[in-house]
Amino acid sequence: MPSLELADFGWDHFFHGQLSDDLSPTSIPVRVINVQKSGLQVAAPGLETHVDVSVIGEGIAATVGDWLLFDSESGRVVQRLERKSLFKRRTPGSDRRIQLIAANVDTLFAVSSCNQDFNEARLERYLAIAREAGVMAVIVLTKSDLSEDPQSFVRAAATLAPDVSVEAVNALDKESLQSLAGWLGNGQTIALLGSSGTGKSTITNTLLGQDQIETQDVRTGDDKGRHTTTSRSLFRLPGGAWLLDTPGMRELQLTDVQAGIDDVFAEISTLAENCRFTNCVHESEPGCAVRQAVNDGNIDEARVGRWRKLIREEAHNRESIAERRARGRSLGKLYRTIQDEKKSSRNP
Ligand SMILES: Nc1nc2c(ncn2[C@@H]2O[C@H](COP(=O)(O)OP(=O)(O)OP(=O)(O)O)[C@@H](O)[C@H]2O)c(=O)[nH]1
Ligand SMILES: [Mg+2]
Ligand SMILES: [Zn+2]
Repeated sequence: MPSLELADFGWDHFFHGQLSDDLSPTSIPVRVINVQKSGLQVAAPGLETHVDVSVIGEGIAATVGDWLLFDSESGRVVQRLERKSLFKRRTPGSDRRIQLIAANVDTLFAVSSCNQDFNEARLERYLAIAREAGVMAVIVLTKSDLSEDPQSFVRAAATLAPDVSVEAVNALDKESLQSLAGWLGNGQTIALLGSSGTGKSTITNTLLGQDQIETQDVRTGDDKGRHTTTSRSLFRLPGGAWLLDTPGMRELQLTDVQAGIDDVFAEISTLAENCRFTNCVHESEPGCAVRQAVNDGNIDEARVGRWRKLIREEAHNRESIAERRARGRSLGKLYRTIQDEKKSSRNP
């Protein structure tokens, strides 16, 4: 990419302001465009190279979209710049690590399709992540060409968060993707998040104008066409935007997104402030303003159910395993103390 400048890679005053005055002239900013086990693929004006894990300074955890300082003399990554935004999740399974999904994203395309795969709960998850990170979110509904009534999906999606934009598209058709052009300016970074088979790679290929990424037919019955994309990569579109294709994640467990959830479910979280008890779980407590609103038909019961599920999940995930163990231990201690006290009061 010979004629590009740093700004074309998404560099701006936010990152520039982090460069120290005595920055070594051999230190250059590079952007992470792909993460592999063996290291990182980074790019900058006139440069695209693989950086082996062994030359990445200790304690520097980088994800796709990150800006790093690469010292061309020592061949080492010496610093990771502060991020404008960050998406992360708690990995499913027993290790429950925090996994970084993407950094320095300007806009999130939350992808679902105009068919039986349309999933409100999933979309609300993506929207909460975006709101928390301060990233603009657009709901992109693919396969509009296969639906008799795509507008019914658009209407449903529009109710999922205040002021969210919704676009129904045929991801195979360049003309149809024109509606997304407003978010695809030069140097902008856009991440695609959505279940497997919704068409994230198809959108990327169509916008790239070439079939660079493998896509696969989703066949009902045998799950073929699921999990076709396996890594996260940034692609530069002809118009200058950077599009991040991601694998459909089976479980996108929320963590540290309390404010994001409040924001997406604003109509419910505002109500909840009027519940009699501050620790109301909106089930059967007296004076629950949320239950009241459901009973009065003012809010959607299904949406309240999804909201409660996300709040519980988020609170659960916010604790790391270590924290949970520590809490378990101190609870154990507390119980033992109470038991001891009981015993000693019984046998003074
Ligand atoms: N007719 C039609 N087919 C689409 C549309 N979007 C995607 N498809 C098809 O849906 C299938 C799955 O699309 P992919 O782009 O591979 O889905 P993905 O979201 O990248 O899936 P993963 O990589 O597994 O996460 C492919 O056969 C696409 O051609 C659309 O808008 N209209
Ligand atoms: Mg894909
Ligand atoms: Zn309540």
